[in-house]
Amino acid sequence: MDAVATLPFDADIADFADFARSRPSIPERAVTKRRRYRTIWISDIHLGTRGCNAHMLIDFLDHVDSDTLYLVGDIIDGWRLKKKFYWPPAHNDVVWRILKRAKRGTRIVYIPGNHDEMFRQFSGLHFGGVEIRRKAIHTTADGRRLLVLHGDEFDAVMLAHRWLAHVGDFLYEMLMRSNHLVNVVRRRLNLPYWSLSKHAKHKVKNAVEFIGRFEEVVAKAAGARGVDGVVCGHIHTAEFRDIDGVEYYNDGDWVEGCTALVEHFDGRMEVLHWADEIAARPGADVTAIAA
Ligand SMILES: [Mn+2]
Repeated sequence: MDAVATLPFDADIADFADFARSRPSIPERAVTKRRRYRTIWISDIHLGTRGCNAHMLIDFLDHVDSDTLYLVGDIIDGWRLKKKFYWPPAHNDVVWRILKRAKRGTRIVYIPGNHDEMFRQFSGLHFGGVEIRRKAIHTTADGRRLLVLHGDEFDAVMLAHRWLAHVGDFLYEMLMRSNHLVNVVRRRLNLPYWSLSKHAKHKVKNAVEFIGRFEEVVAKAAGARGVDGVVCGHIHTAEFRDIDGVEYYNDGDWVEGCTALVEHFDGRMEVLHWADEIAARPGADVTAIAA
């Protein structure tokens, strides 16, 4: 049976501040010993769906900290929640941890994506210490200017026909379900977490072409706006490459890739692959966490 908790904005919680003072179902670990970064970017968490790897993200949030945290869209999947309500306690715990960080002084910038576009109407406002923005300019420690946006802004350019987006969404959903099944089996066999689309994307020619084109379109648009680079999400493919002199960064997702983009205090950028980090821990049991 699925334990379904209440949404953080339900009537029994008076406001965001009260929610951040409440206790998460999975207790926080290592508040003082976290690895610190200047900036962290995460996106495509898809809270409210079965695909969301909330346990992996909770582990990530309990091991790292930053001066600034960007939530680069598709944090809550409003599309899916509207169709079918799904909100286990671990999803509440993710929201709790984000609000707790805001309370402890992390600057949090939330840039809604297409799956949480209902929050875009609040752009320019602050909620519980979280700034909601349509896009942002991030200046790195060494003075590079990076445009931060979700990335669905380019869907119209990417696809000549709108219906293709829905077909793509359906196929992706099928792929995610297979990924979930593969990992249920792998867990039973005591094998570590494995990302199907990470492998599929690099084998399927069309997917590779699509991703490559998306990256070029986004980098070109950023270059035209006179910034040094761009950080986005949306296509669930973490990447870090130079495209005609424009730095293109994608922070990936927490559905199956489980990646984050970080900026070190000297401005150096890095993509963190969290399943690999967990697997590298002494005595790690990655199968326990990828539930
Ligand atoms: Mn998206």
